[in-house]
Amino acid sequence: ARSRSMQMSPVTGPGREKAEVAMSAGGTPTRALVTGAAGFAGQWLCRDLLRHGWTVTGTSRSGEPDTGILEPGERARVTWMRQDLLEPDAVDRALDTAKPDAIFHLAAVSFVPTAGSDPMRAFDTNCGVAVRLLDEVRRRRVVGALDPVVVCIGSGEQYGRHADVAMPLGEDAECRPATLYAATKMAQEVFALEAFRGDGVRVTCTRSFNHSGPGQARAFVLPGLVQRAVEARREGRARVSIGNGHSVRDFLHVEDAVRAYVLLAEHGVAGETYNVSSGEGVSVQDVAGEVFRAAGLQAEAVGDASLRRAHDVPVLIGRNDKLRADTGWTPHRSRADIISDLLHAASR
Ligand code: A2R
Repeated sequence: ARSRSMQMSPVTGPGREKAEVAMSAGGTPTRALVTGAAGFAGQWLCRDLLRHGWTVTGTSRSGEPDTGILEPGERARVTWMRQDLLEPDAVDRALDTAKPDAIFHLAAVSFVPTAGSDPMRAFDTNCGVAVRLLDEVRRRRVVGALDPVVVCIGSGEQYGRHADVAMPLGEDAECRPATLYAATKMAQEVFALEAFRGDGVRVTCTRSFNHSGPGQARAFVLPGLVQRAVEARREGRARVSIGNGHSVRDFLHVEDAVRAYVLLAEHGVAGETYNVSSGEGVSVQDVAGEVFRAAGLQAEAVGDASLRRAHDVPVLIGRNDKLRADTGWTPHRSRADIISDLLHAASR
């Protein structure tokens, strides 16, 4: 029989109740703490929260981001904390400053190969920080000082390798983490759900599939493809290298991903895990064709072994019906929008 030992959702525990962040008297949400706020998704999340009336405290190692995604006016509205969350008391200080109604925990070693090349740092950052954060929330909850909703950002990579016919994967699919990155995110989820089961901390976890948009580092699939297509167009080259053209991935616009995170804080069910995904798969080869067409480039995509990853799973597509049903989330941006936004940003 198939092992179900890593299946984390649905959980048994203190019952199925909405995490439901506290709202202000005017019905708007109040204070958010975003860890990893200066990162790619973090900045998009800060923007979304600000637009929806939240007060935002953001932490990152570098403090306020100096480039990219947030406009200066938006950056000025975030309270930035420059903090290495691996340092003792950093989590404490962040909670003391933000006094959050909701915590969006994004801080992580986010790039799969980087996590693989520094396992101890990846484990400490991707799992240890969450453990400390949840423990501190539990401590404050017990004395009635603070009871925030916590949204822990995990990864679709947690599922590992499954057959094509099993796609798209629901949250009840077995998790078979095949990389150290996926293992650290799986461990985070186990600790997070236990914080709900054991101590009633109102946690929801995500398994976020590929999400992309302006500001994402070129080491990731789509911004990398777009950048190489723009360079080929500029230099008149007719060959563009791609990684493993046969890999199939599920791409969501980062705007839709971060909207999901906010809706999970507002309407997610505590103790549950949610795929954050488009529900559609596309091969890297086909998405390269879409990029070339959108860039007006006549080019051939060529496989490039240096862009391949050792433990790449061949196909990863997630169902999103649970997220839709529990939170009312629906994606508003298409894959063509992602490509067009990335092309626009790369051509500036
Ligand atoms: O390096 P910085 O200053 O930009 O901070 C990064 C932050 N971070 C940390 N913050 C505090 N203490 C640490 N020890 C620490 N290590 C990393 O996490 C950055 O602000 C953030 C990660 O941002 P990105 O690398 O741009 O990742 P992305 O794509 O925004 O991913 C957000 C979440 C992560 O949990 C991913 O694993 C998941 O979505 O896909």
